[in-house]
Amino acid sequence: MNKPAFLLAAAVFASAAAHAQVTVTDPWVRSTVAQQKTTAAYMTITSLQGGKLVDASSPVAASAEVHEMKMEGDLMKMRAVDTLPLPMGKAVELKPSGYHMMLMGLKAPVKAGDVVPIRLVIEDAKGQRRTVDVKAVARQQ
Ligand SMILES: [Cu+2]
Repeated sequence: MNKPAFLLAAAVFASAAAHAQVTVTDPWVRSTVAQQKTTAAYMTITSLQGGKLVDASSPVAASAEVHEMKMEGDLMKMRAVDTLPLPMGKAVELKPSGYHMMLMGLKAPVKAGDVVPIRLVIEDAKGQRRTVDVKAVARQQ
């Protein structure tokens, strides 16, 4: 009896470990006013194995891009980055004034309290891609 029970436990552990490779905490989206076509999403992403965020999408927007804020002289500018590096075990923050995710081509205004689904595509060090689904709550900040 012991051996099958042990094997089952090992299998459960392996699948739990695979899912825990990437954790996303405190995802939120800035709520919008009428006619506004873009907004930003913020979250903290930690990859235990290391990897990179290579793509993102949301049903509320035509596209999602990761942007970086940078000082150029006296001006804060933002530009799109193709991938966002996720160093092993390090919490990478998408936040106002840093890296952030732009949701562009909004199909409707995002109201405070709305739950916005966002799908992240994360590539690990071996080049394997997996999707991580996030539910970001809209806040007025
Ligand atoms: Cu931006």
